[in-house]
Amino acid sequence: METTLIILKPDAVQRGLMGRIISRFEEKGLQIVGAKLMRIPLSLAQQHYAAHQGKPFYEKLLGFMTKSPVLVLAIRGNNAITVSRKMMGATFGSKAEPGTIRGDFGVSNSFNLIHGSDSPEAAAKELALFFGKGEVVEWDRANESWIYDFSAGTPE
Ligand code: IDP
Ligand code: MG
Repeated sequence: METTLIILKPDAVQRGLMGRIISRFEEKGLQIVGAKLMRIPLSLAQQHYAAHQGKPFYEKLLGFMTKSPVLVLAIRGNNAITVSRKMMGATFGSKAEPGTIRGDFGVSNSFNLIHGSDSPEAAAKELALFFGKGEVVEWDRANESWIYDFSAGTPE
């Protein structure tokens, strides 16, 4: 099972979309294993978006992400990184397909509601940035055996 770092960005929190976005992940069958409402300090935003340093949108992105609280989530499932990225849709709200979170809830190219790790390496790095020891909670879901087919021993 993979765990990925999802951030419901300031626009999602301010627009009252947290519940609807979390519901999509729950309904999909992904498991929420971490959740934290926080105001991201500038230094943390810089570390999180280090790969974008120097790009034309970098400073604006830092301003946006630190302006107002975000909801940080750790989300687990088979191929959780790819599955979540698909659910999020393309980066720009104007391009994201209907049916995706960005496609259904936003039209802006910079206020695009949600962040999701884009690789296992990024997920490991980002989870460590946002969650301390013990803040990712291991818990058994009562309906796990109806979410995945465990007949071969592993979740399928
Ligand atoms: P992603 O969030 O889909 O992985 P990235 O290319 O990693 O997209 O960019 C990180 C974030 O930076 C985007 O989610 C968006 O908020 C912002 N961003 C990316 N490209 C642009 C741009 O061209 N204009 C404005 N903001 C951008
Ligand atoms: Mg990215």
